[in-house]
Amino acid sequence: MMKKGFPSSIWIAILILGEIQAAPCIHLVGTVGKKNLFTATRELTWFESLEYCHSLGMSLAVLESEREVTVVEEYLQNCAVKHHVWLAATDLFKEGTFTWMNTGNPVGTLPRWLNGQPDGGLRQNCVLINGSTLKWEDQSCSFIYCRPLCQLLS
Ligand SMILES: [Ca+2]
Repeated sequence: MMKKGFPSSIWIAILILGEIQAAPCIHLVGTVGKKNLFTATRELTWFESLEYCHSLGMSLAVLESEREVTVVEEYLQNCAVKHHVWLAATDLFKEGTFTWMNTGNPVGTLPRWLNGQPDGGLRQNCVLINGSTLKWEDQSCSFIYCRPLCQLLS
């Protein structure tokens, strides 16, 4: 592969550059206390999003305060390209009871559900925030038009 006279450092530089270009594009959504929230410019299913966050040493986001919800809403509101984000909330374990995947804690009264939501029964078990309405909805976990919202605790 290496041509004679072509310094190996050039090849290494090309390889590193390739890695950088292949790296996912991560955006900081905001920081609340020790919680840093990020999103990525790629659309994934809920399960893929779980894996994706883990692959970056993070976890799918758990929102635990009004402040955290507001930070995410402000980010989505200011995005030129409207998009939805997955949260770690699910009722996969007990239909109709939404809990946070990572902690097992119930979502309680924090969610700002769209009117009539959650309404998906056994077909929709994963929770997203709609980038246009800023409201929460249950959706099929296989729905792909949604970006992961990851958290990193510092
Ligand atoms: Ca359900």
